[in-house]
Order: sequence, then C-alpha cells, then structure tokens
Amino acid sequence: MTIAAQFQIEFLQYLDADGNLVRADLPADAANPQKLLALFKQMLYVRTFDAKAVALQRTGKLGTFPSALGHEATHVGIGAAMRKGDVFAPSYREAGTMFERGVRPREVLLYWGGDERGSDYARDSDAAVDFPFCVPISTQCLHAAGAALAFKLRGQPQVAVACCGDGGSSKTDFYAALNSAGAYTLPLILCVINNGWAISVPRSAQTGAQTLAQKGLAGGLHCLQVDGNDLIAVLEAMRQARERALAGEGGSVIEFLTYRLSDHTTADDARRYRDDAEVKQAWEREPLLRLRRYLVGLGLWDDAQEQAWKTECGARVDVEVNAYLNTPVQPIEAMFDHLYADPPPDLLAQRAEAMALEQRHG
Ligand SMILES: Cc1ncc(C[n+]2csc(CCOP(=O)(O)OP(=O)(O)O)c2C)c(N)n1
Ligand SMILES: [Mg+2]
Repeated sequence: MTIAAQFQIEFLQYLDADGNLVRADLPADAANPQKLLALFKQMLYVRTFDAKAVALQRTGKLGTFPSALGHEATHVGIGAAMRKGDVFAPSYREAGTMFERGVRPREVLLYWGGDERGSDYARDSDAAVDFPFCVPISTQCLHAAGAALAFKLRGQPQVAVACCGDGGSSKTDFYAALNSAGAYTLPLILCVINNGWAISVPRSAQTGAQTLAQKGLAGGLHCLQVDGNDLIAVLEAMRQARERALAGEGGSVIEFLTYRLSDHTTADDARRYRDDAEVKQAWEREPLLRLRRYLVGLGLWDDAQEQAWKTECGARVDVEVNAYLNTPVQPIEAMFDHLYADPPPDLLAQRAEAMALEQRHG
C-alpha cells in the first residue's frame, strides 16, 4: 500500500498556564505589550459584565443567560483580530467578541431580557453588519458561509467569522459550511470553541475525532488547534487565518481549547454532571491568570492597578445595567414584529389575541 494523503494538526501556544513564554518567535501583537495590556483589561471587563448578568438573572431582572466565564481570551481575541467590514456570526455565548465589534453591553442585556431591540446594533459600529446571537446550534456557520460567498463574488477584501461550540461541530450545518468554504475557496473562518462540554455531554462523548480542528481537513480547509486560554495564540491564529483568506487561499477551521467554568446557562446546574476536581483543575489554566502573570512580569500591571480597574469596570457595567433597566418596555405585540415581512394569518391572529389579553389584564 502507498499513502494517498497525509495530514497533521498543529497546536499553537505562546503562554503556558504559569504565564511563561513557550516560544521565542513572538508575533507582532505580543511584541506590543501595551496592546496585550489593553486586551487584558478588556478581558477583566468582560468577566465583570458576565458576573453582573448572572446576578441580574438570579434577581429576576434578566432572562436565561449563558455565562462565558473562562472564555475571555478566545472571545476577546477573536473580536480584536477582526476588522471593520468583516462579518461576525456568533452563537449565544460570545458577548465578549461582540463588545470588540462595538456592540454595547446594554444591547446584550436587552437581548437576554427578551427585547429584540438588543440586536439592532449601532449603524456606525463594526457590528452593524454582524448577525445577532444565534441559539439554534451551528446554523450561524451557514449564515457566515453565505456572507463569505458574497465577499468572494463581489471581490471584497473581507472575511466572515462564525463561532460554534464543541457540540456545534457535530451538526450538519457545521459540515455543510466547511464543505462550501472548501469547494468555493471562501474567506470563512470557523472558530470551534471547545469548552469541554455541550450542556451535560462531555467532549469525550461528543465525537470519535482526535481533534475538532481536523474536521476541516475533510473540506480542504486549513486547520489548527489553539490554546484558547492564551490570548497571544488566539490573536496569532486569527491573524494568520484572516491573511490566508484575504490572499485567496481559502477558509480555516480553528479549534480553541478552553473550558466552561460556569454552568451551561443560568437554567443549568453543572454540579449534577461534572466533577468539582475537573473544574478546580480548569481554574489553574484559566486565561486571565496567565496573562496577568505575564504582564506583572513585564512590570506593566500590579495589584493596585487591578483593584482600581475592577472598580472602574464595576462602575462602567452599572451604567450599562441602568440603561438596560431604564429602557421602556415594548408593547406586547413587539414580539411578533421581527419575524416576517408579511406575517401569516395565524400569527396575526395570535398578535391580536395578545393585544386583547393585555388590554383586559393590563
Ligand atoms: C438545533 C438545536 N438543537 C439543540 C439545541 C439545544 N442546545 C442548546 S446549547 C446545546 C449544547 C451546545 O454545546 P456546544 O456546541 O459545545 O456550545 P457551548 O454551549 O458549550 O458553548 C444544545 C444541544 C439548540 N439550541 N439548537
Ligand atoms: Mg461546548
């Protein structure tokens, strides 16, 4: 027998869990520590927002919320690597990426509070062209593939980026998206955020594949596995994938290894299906810890600065929360108004019924 084809999956990491550099060839982003510092501060802001959103849900002021605790390097890094004109198609968890695109925290709160105005991003932000949160698993991968096809047909130098989870990478939509990206050489970056769990299904039960990155090989895409808790690696992986796409060399599947330190959502209790020991270990690899150590080592950060910044983050988040809580509630019929240009008769009947009920009960 001869070998018909051979493949390998590379793993990218610059900063280990202790904040030590494991490679000498630092990319340009890391050679600019001020940029890393700014993104570290943003990661802390995202974590502050996340904790507040969970607290709002617990006190009855927000609907179900999917925490992104532990995903900060992946989420902020993906957003920071994107450019105006690119299109982002998130799942439900990537608020941290959306903030980088210019989505305001108050909009994210509106969305999870059940108000569609939260998806109407400001016209002057990079996010104006982005897709809203997507709860149906991995359908956003196809939306992003469609955007990437449009960029290609129009000859626009832009990329489409979709995020899905380890579980999402098992869906047909994910495979169809990567197949079209390979067949048409689309500028599409599929980010598989492997946080170890798909609600209560562990990564080990999710697939027989050794890595999730290798799924892109079947479609002829470039594939890479990245330490998703290492901001430097996330930025560099995205930079390379974007450059490759813009050079007409096609799309990528990037697997980001991270961990869901929180429950799946506020409607879940992960203690019922996973070991505390696993979570404890994951806390030792979390993304803020290592970047903090690295920046402290460079003399760019210390405890006093962190305390001051945390206070500032709390105040900034409070402004957003107040803006959300003070947004006048929409009339009941608003929930029917963003589904169809021409609503079908049964929906119009439901709309009328809802309005009549509201009039009767106030
Ligand atoms: C089409 C579809 N099927 C099932 C669900 C229910 N569901 C919500 S989240 C989830 C697990 C997703 O896990 P993963 O893709 O790993 O993303 P994570 O939540 O870990 O970010 C499932 C099955 C859904 N939202 N959409
Ligand atoms: Mg997952």
